[in-house]
Amino acid sequence: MTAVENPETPMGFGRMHRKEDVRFVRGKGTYVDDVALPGMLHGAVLRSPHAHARIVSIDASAAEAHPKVRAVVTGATLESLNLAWMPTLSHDVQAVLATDKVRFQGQEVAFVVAEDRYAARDALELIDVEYEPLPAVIDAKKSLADDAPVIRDDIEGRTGNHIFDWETGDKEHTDEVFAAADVVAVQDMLYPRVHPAPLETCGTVADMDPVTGKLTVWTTTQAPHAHRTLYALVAGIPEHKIRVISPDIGGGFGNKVGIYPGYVCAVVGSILTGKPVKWMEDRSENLMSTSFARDYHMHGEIAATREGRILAVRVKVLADHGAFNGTAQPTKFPAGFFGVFTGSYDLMAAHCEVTGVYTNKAPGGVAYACSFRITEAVYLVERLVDVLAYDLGLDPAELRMRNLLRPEQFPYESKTGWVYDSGDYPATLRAALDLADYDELRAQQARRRERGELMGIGLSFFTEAVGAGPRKHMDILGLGMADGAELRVHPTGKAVLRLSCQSQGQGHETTFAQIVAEELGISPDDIDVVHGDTDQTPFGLGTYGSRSTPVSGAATAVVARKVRDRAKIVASAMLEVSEDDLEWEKGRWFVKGDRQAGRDIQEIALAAHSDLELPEGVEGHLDATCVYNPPNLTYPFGAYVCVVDVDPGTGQVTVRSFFAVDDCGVRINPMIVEGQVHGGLADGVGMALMQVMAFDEDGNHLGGSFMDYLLPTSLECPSWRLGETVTPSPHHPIGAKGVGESATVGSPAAVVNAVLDAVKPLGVRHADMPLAPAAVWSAMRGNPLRT
Ligand code: PCD
Repeated sequence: MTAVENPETPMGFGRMHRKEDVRFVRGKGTYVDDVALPGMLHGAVLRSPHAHARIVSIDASAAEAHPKVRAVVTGATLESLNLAWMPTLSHDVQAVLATDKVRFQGQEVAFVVAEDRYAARDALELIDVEYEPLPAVIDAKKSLADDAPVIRDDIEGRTGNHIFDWETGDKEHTDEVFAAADVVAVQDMLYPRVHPAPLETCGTVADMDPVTGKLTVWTTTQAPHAHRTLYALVAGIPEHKIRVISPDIGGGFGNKVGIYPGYVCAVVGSILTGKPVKWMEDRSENLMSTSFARDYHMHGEIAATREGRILAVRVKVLADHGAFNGTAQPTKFPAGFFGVFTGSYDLMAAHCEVTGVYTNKAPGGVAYACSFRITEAVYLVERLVDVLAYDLGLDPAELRMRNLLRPEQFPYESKTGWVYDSGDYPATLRAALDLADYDELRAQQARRRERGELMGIGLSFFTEAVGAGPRKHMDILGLGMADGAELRVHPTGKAVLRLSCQSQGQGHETTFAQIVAEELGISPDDIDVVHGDTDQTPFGLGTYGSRSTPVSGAATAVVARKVRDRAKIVASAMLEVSEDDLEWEKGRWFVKGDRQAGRDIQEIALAAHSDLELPEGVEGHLDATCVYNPPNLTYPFGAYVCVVDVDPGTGQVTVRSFFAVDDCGVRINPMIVEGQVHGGLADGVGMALMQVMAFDEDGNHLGGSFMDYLLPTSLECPSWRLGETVTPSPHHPIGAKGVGESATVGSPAAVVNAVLDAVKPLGVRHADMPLAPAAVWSAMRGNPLRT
């Protein structure tokens, strides 16, 4: 069916409709909640109403007596299985079901397994939990006070809420540069706690076969192989007896990287009852208890000459990690890739210190559409540059242009040790300014200001570091970050590509087929991409931090080239010439100097399975495998210009237009890349203008539904205007860089800078996100809101 849907299927890179959309637009996708197994039972989680409380007792007898209830699991049940606590992605532990205390509102306390979803939920109300409420720590800034209640008294010897201190850069040199600088601009800013809020919430169907001992888990995960290994390590089930299937996923955005207590409870429920158990959380559960993002309280300083040459950046961050340290990032990087806070500029020095603390909030700290804290880093430096422009009275575009890294500086090692692979930043900024007609916008702004209108133009320039990562630098829980790919070419020349990474909606079934097509000249319509099933795919660490293209994409190109090399041997046998006499053109090997004498890849595939006599030691078939260990990250970048109008009476912001020029190296499918950018720009408008996970003093979550936690819609988004530049990655086999998160990373700063540019005539230098009308209105009156 797909073949006829794509009449103009390119033989490789190029625009092409997404193969997977044939099932999605017809409602034929299979999500975890679509899985229905014979005899399946349903689970529901009882959650804590308190942010911090001691559990005095749990009485589940009434729930157990409910006629449709098959099991009630509590912390005590799990303790007997040694499963009450599970490891987090940051070498901490997290309660699966609370035993001693609850530490955030919405924490998992008990799990009911019943014959249907409704009975399971009804039975939750029959569980009697006696709590002794404790004072809650909600403000990260107060968490380190001597008299702050200790949240993690489960950890022996712990007397406070401090988790870690981490620093990067050269403190001494940075301090020297600051001391000698003409100007220093200082700004405190908050990147508020936000949530990835994928449309599909999280869930699991667990099926432990009591006869074979094989556990099959259908689950909303971005990293099926990593989940399988963790289940094996934690539950002691042999790894080959676990199959993790991540079917169609309705958006991940980092929310589906980790393992949630509900997943573990579904597995335990299946083991206890001998039946498959489904658990699907609802929207409020997703917003209140699953991985949040950001929550960085940042103090930034930027040093420069009077003429606007940026010299150094110095930062202090207080990172609110919630009740369990569950942030997701490679082991050596407790603050993720925040080290790229030096941005896209040619600095003399940089230094940063990050302190992580516990609070009575949900754990997580995922890189929501962000390669491990790069969103925070980009926001910080791009706000600082604008604050500096404000102080110096310089145009923010001009100030950036003067300080961007120059093309001849690549590969460029930043002052915090990151090696940016390639870029032509001035060209990209110039392209964005041209696309936006920047000078004309400024002229228009001047005219409007005379009329009392508040029009703002905001810029951002970002560099990301995506594609984690080289094994020598990066692992998660001891697992290296290489990815596998396997390519089989059937006798008729149709192919199957098996990948360790996982698609959550970004179109891998199309783009990865396009990579093989580009390398082998087999149509993408003739290539199936298999992913999301540990029994069918090679090991790899999954999809996040825009790593699929940089790592699995490279693995795919390499494995296709291996197939091409095998095809060459077979072709030389077919054509009875030496391999050295053969030349490749997309789809066929031919004899040098004689284009007619050649064999196409389909003919070669058939011959590889035939009785053709092959040279000594050649096994036949074209199939190949590859494990790709990336030599470096890839560094996509971009320049964004946002135009807003602020209502002088209400502070309401309207995003009038948005111009985005992205450079992600070679584009596999420009249509998909543009879709990725559109999504990320909408994310940016959401975070900049309307989103925050707010709590009251007692730790009550104030954003547990989409009535309170707002998602941007087409009404809040302009019609995006996109441009592109292409600077290939020198170390990636096809020159591609990741792009899935670029726009989420780059856009919030552009929107915020635009709003602050609009209210600049009123003397406003900074205001914190989200710039909802009340925040803008207060800032306009000289009393910025403090979150
Ligand atoms: N591409 C192309 N070209 C280039 C690059 C790229 O074409 N140069 C494409 C590919 O192939 C794919 C896409 O595009 O399809 C993307 O990619 P990347 O960048 O590589 O990325 P990935 O890995 O694949 O993915 C991931 C991402 C992330 S990370 C996120 S957040 C988000 C994004 O992705 N998510 C999502 N996007 C998206 N989309 C959708 N639809 N959904 C979702 O969910 Mo994280 O860390 O997780 O937070």
